[in-house]
Order: sequence, then C-alpha cells, then structure tokens
Amino acid sequence: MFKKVLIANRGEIALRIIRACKELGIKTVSIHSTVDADSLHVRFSDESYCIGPAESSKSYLNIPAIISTAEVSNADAIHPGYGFLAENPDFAEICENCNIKFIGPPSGQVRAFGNKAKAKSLMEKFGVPIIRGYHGDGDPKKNAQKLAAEIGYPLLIKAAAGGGGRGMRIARNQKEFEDYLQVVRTEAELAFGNGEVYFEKYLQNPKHIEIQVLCDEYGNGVHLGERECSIQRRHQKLLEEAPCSILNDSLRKKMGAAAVNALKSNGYKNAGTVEFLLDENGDFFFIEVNTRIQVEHPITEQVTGIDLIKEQIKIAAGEKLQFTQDDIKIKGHSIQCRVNAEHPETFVPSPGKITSLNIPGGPGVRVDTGIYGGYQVLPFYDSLIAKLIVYEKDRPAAIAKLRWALEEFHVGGIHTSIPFHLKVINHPQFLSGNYNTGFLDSNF
Ligand code: MV4
Repeated sequence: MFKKVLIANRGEIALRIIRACKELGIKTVSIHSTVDADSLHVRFSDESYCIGPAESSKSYLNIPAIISTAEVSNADAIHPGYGFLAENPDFAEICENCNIKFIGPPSGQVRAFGNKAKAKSLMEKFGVPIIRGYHGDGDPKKNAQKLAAEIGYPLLIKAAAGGGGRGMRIARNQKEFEDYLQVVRTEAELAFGNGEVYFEKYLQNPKHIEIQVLCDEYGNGVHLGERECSIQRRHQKLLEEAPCSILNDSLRKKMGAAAVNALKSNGYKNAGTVEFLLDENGDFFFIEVNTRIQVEHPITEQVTGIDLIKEQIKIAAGEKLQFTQDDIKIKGHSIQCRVNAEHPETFVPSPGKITSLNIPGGPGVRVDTGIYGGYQVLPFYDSLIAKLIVYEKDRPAAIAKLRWALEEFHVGGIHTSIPFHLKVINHPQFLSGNYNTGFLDSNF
C-alpha cells in the first residue's frame, strides 16, 4: 500500500480523497493556489504546498509544479480527482515516466477513450450498441450524403476531442450539416487543438444513464449499477440518482455487462464510467467513457456500500478486487443535488463570503463539501460548493428526505442552486421518474 499520496485537486473532492487516505493509513500531500491557502483540503492534509497563483493554468493545471511537489514530498502516487488533469493523458504518462503511480487508468486508456470517435469504434468492436453515424478517421463530408440519407436528419455533429457536450451541433438538413461540419471542426481545432469530428443520429430527449465500472490490475472487473444523470443544464449535471427508476433488471444486467466487458477487453484498469443514452423503446446506445472518478460517485457508494475512492487507491496499489459481480447488490435509493454558488434562476455565478451556514444531517443525509462558516467562495474555479446526498429504502422516501434536507440547508451571503433543486424535486414529471434530458428545457 502507498505510504504517501498527493491529491492534485481542490475543494470537496480533495477532502474526499484525503479522508479515504486517512482510513487506509496513507499520509496525504495537498497542493493549493495562493488564494486557496485557507481551504479545508490544506488544513486536513498532512503536508501542503503552494504551487502557484489563482489561475488554474498556473496552479492546478501546472504539471511541472505538481510533479516537482510529488518528488519533493516523496509521494508514491497522485490522485487527480475529477476535472483539472484527471483526463489529461500527457499528465498520466508523465506520472508513469516519473515512476509516480497515477491513481486512475493507464495513460494509453485515457488517451484512447479521450477520442470520442475512436471510443465509439472500440465499443463497436466489443459489441456495445452505438448510434448509427460516421466515426471513422476519414473526412465525414465524403460519407455524409449517403449516410445522412439512410439515417435521416436530425444528425448530431460532435468533436472527437470534445465530450461532455463540448463541441456539438444539431444539423436538421443537408445545408446545416455541411455548414455545421466546418463550424464544429473549426471550434474543435481552436478549443482542443484537434479538429476531428464525427456525426450520428440525434436521439430526441433520451435518458442519460451511466454505468460505474471497477477493474483491477489482474483482469477482474465489475459494474456497480447505474446512475441517472438526465437533469442537466447545458451539459452540466445538476441532480443525479441511483438506481434509475424505470430500468428493469434485465436491462440493467445488459448495460452493465456491455460496459464491463468492453472496458476489461480493452485492458482498462481502475474506475471508469460508461455513458449511455436510453430511448423510449428501451434501447440503449453508447455515448462516451469517462476515465475518472465522477462528481456523482457518492450515490453509487450509498446504494452499493462500496467506497469508490478507497477502491481506486487499493487497485492502484496492486490489490485485487475483493468482490465478484455476484457480491454487488444495489439496495435502496440515493439522490445527489449539486449545490452550486450560483443564482437559482439565472445560474449566474455568485462568489462571496459565506456569512452563515447550516448543513443538514441525520440518518441517510451526507454532505460532501469544502466550505465552512466564513469561507470565501472564489470566482476562479467551478461553482460547485457542496454535494447533498440522501439515501433511503426507496425513491419516494429518498425524495421526502431530500426535500427537508434542502429546506434545512442554508448558505448565507451568496446565492445557491438550492431553491432550484426544490422546484425540480417537486415537479410531477420528476416525481413520476418519467423524465429525460429534455426535462429542464421543457419545464424551466
Ligand atoms: C447525444 C444526445 C442525443 N443524440 N448524442 C452529449 C454529451 C454527453 N455527455 C451526452 N450527450 C448527448 N449526446 C446523440 N446522438 C444527447 C446527449 C445529451 C444531451 C444533449 C443535449 C442537451 C443535454 C443533454 C444531456 C445529456 C445527454
């Protein structure tokens, strides 16, 4: 087992990883920017190093500074968390070359699944259902007319180096298709330095379902059920739940098996999430693989009783999975609300000093956060300040608990997304469980 782990992140996920390390008897090294000196992840780590100014590019994305800190502090491994460098294949490769264990998949896997078009080809090879379209490495334009006629509009044009909704355009006819193909290519070249694009049939208002997978370094792999993440605004997930209330056991098994087999067959290691879209006919289609721990991992922890961060660290340290697929039981229902420092109607960021704070608690209430009374929410980073996770025996009870927990959750001095979440969970369509990715656009 590692003696010391460097956490290359900040906020709630940095604290989450520090806690997991403590329970595994591992010393922790944190990094922080000048403006994060008073953060909880600094306070609760065993050592902390200031690695640069507020701008992420000069601090949390500063690879030389992070690697130097790992060397100076004698860290055996680095946990990247999510965001920042978590899915940067060059960072993972540099860790490997510096003999610092990257707590995540091998850099080759990060690179392979980072290209969303190649990821589709890989999944197709492993028999995972994919959405019809063109994802070769030739010029989509040449193949478009024939394919578009067969598939039919609307088509969705995506950037291969994008993901998470970045660099996408819907084409509703041939003229739009030809124009947008160039637009997406140009935007992708500017945004990602890679103008490769692919396209596929646009599924109208599907459910967004993702499967959590864990693979150890000996070829064993399991899935830990699904998470529904359809409540999104501009591809920013806001509320997630596990399990998905309309998924039956046979569909769960099929999606889970497809996800595990594909990642295992590709030599994947550590935690990974396979994202699918589920249409009204109950057909599911692969979208992308996320090669990191996700913001919404706690709801899977609640319904399986498995600590995913500890599993990541144990796998990276060379331990075998201690459970088989048959040991994994999904019990109860869990919902997570992302508490963002933003206006609940306009979603405009609302940084500032937290003048008062009341955090809910009690049975089945978990709050993962890095804030405290008097904490200064900064404008330099993501607006996520806390995750409220509830767990109950079934969905109605989980919603009831979530309602009073949200009502108790008070953050004075800034606006938050709490009032927005109360509106969502009181909406009949949400309460029915029969909602999809179009829910926000058609109701708020
Ligand atoms: C799609 C889609 C419909 N049809 N692909 C984009 C980012 C990734 N995380 C999921 N994404 C989607 N890909 C096809 N062929 C719908 C989504 C999607 C979505 C799209 C627009 C607005 C919100 C969305 C939320 C989840 C998924």
